[in-house]
Amino acid sequence: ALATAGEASPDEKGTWHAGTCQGCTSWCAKQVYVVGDRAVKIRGNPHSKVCVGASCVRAHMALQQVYDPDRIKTPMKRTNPKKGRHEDPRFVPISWDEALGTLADKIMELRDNNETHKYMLMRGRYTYMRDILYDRMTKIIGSPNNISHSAICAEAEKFGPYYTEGYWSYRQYDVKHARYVLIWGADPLAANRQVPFYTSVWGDVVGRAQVAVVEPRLSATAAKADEWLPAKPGQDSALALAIAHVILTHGLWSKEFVGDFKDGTNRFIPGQTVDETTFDEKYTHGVVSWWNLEVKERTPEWAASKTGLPVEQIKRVAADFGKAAPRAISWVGGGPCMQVRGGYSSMACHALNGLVGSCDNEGGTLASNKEYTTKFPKPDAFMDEIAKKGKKHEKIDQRGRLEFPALKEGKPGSAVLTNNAADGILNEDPYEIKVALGYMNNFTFSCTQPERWERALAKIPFVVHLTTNASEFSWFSDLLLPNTHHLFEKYGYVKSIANGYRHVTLMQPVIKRIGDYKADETEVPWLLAEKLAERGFSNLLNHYKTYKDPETGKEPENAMEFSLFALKYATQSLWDPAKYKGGDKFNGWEAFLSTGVWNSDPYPYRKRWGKMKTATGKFEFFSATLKKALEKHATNHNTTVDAVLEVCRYEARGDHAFIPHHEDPYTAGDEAAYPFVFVDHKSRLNREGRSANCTWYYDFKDLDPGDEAWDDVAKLNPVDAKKLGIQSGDAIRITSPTGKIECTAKLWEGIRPGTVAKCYGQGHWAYGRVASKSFGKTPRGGNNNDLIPAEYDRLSGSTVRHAGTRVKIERI
Ligand code: MGD
Ligand code: SF4
Repeated sequence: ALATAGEASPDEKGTWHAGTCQGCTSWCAKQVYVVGDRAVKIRGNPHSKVCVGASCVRAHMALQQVYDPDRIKTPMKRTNPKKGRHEDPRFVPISWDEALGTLADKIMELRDNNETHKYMLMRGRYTYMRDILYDRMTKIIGSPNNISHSAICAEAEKFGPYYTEGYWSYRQYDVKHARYVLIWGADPLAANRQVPFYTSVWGDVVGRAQVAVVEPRLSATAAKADEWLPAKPGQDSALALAIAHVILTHGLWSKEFVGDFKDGTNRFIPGQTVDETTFDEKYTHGVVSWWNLEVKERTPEWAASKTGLPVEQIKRVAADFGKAAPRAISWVGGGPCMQVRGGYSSMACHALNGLVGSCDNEGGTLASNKEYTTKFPKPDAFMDEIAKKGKKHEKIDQRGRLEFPALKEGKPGSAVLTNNAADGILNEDPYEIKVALGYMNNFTFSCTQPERWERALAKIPFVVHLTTNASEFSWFSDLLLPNTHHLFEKYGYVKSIANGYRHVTLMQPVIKRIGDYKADETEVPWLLAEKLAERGFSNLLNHYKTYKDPETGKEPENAMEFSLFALKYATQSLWDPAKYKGGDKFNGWEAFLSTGVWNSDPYPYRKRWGKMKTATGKFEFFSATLKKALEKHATNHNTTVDAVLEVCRYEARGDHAFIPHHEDPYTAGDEAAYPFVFVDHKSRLNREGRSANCTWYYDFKDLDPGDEAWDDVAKLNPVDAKKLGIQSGDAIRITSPTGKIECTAKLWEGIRPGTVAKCYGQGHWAYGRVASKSFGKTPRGGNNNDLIPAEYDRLSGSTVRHAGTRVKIERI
């Protein structure tokens, strides 16, 4: 319940309340210690089987976020009509009534003019209450333009699992039973999901299993691994294919999962074609075609020439990985996938799980457990003719065009192209955007080539930002709406997986709101719906009124009631014994709210074998699923798959389009002018883009291997630095074909020569007094995104961050 007590006395005892952290996509169950009306400490919720009561370091920074003195505390409106980086918006405080009244007027104007498609909603981080604002509100107003941030997060890493095993989501890794963990461009001890769980068991993991990490930078996980494979950026698929080559030629594949030659004789001989009829395949599809088309040539020697790794290391890792089958995990992170040709790397790295039979198996890579939340009521009956017509327009991110197949879950044009929406807006292609709402997002900083977003937002006549801090997105907004902090101040729920379980974990208000904050996904849409109803358009409010309290049947009458009823509605099957379907059992809402987390039943190993959601029902080394999707896209555009691939910058032609295969990276910048490949990475302390105004972020920045406290360093190998005459501590300028930044040089052996690594997160010129050197004027450090061109893995729609650009470095 919302604490209402006054100031706490020094010896006053507090109480623990359940909550959820969204510092990253781990979405961990937490408990918050509240004294009086203040949150003072955070710990892992011991009831979660996903987080096992553990916490990561950055969870604690949520306290600095919620009590950040730079949070905006009241709605504000812009008084300077000119928009630009050097135009002070001159915000002045206004009431919620005026703010939402103005927004409602703008929406009514669109409705009156039959141009509701010119309304746009941009979503950054979210809870599963999202559909209230993101989906239902956008549809009932009448726009197709709900644009999520998913494509700047990690979509390409889902591409491989989907087009092999029919699973479009993050995986969980059964590390407690694994004997080999091979990690590609992911850093589970720092950033790559369920950090509390993996850090808490990693001591055992490294004792029992071998751990190998493939990436050009010595990450936190690589520093603790048995093998570090500092491959050249963009060559992961070469290594993965060589590992497959060794597994097949050495007879190490899983006979139980993949099958075997009918007579038991291994015909996978380097360079030799195999007759498909000699192999009896079981739960997989196309292993022999894959060998014939690609793997037979992909020797460790060939991979050594591509990756720059020693042949012996490739052979050793491949053989040890194969010998650990089926308890061998190939863990695919964003590194190899968020690249122009990353969809195929994602497939190549993930295919190893099929080869060793670790897919859906003990000690392997697992999908999500079942959970039983309920979707919010359908909006259809509340969409009038204007809304239906408006929604039919093409989306502003241009997904589905010839050059943007965006093949989420097998459907052309179904994945978001977050970053391309800026170009859609700028070029008014397919049309102009007139009213835009962004929440918990900061695309003017977090998207590559963010300067395009500055111009795009400046072009939109009316932009609203629902935010805690006045960030770079706010700078171009007309209205700022102060938002609740997710962990302490609002109702919501999220789901996540690890340790063989799935949990559903709750957010609830547990402290007094210091400012006049409202919750983005529930209270704000309700209040706006009231304003729209006052102006004669009541469909949205009428829709929200159908979210009744499942206990009493009562309709919500105000914003707070709506938040609570919507949450109870969505989670009823978890807490209402009469609706019980599985997992933890509660005897009612209050019991669920105070525990804060529901755990699923344990993972049912091997249940998906033979029943995968692919075109063949099997794990596909020859992806019949991708073939179908690509052919559909080609047919939609009256062309061939080869032509699609050419436009989309892939090298594959013919059947190669449908198998995990190698392509050389597509990198901007010519090597002579830009000698280094830029390596972008995450911090152990990044709460996505939201740590920037926390002093602890800078105090403890040296937790990231190679980084320095209170500085923003680019890490150069001493061999390269010597050639440039650069020393640690020198101020440097890094220039790419699309931008330049200034930061500090750091000589560090944990980076592959020929590459330069820099952590994402600094370089803010707004956000708050700590984040920038001078708010609105001078950034602290440099934003990596200023260097990285806006490119895409067009098959998945993902933004490119890795192996995407070359840079040059100068001392200044
Ligand atoms: P953030 O940058 O986290 O979000 O990028 P975005 O989705 O754009 O910006 C958060 C915004 O929300 C800020 O404006 C802040 O003021 C506001 N805010 C903070 N807390 C709250 C809150 O509790 N409620 C509300 N309503 N607002 C809040 C994130 C994206 O960035 C992601 S998910 C990833 S994985 C990418 N990471 C990444 C990277 O590793 N490297 C590079 N170069 N770029 C990256 N961009 C991506
Ligand atoms: Fe979990 Fe991420 Fe929060 Fe850490 S920051 S507690 S890993 S959600």
